[in-house]
Amino acid sequence: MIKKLALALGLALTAALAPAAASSAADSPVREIRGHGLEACPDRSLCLYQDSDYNGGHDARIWIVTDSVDRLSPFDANDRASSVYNHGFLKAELCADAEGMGDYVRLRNGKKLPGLKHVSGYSDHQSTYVNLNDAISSVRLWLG
Ligand SMILES: [Ca+2]
Repeated sequence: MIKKLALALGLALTAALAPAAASSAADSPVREIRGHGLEACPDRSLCLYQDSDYNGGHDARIWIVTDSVDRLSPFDANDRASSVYNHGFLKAELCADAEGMGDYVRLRNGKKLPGLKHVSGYSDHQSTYVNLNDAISSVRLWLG
């Protein structure tokens, strides 16, 4: 009984020390801050703002995305963005559904959109106007 317990503890300790536990907060593809304005968006980031006009003149949620994400829901960012800024990626695609599906809009480096209700994007890969306000569910990013 004691031997079994010691073995279990040993395994638990090994698991805790394994390098697989490298998914620290610093490695997360999405982190959240509060703020407003384009200057709140760090270099090499795609910023999703909770409100239009980059949260206007008041502090609100900003999700800083630094890698492609198939689902924004684990970050409590699903269907929430109302304005966006691509600050450093060669290309970004913001998609209405998970895993890069659904209507989407493409932003080249430096491109910003103060509103997402009526933006030039793609539906079924046809160029058209799409409504992505409070709809973005996944993000695809390309480095330069
Ligand atoms: Ca959505």
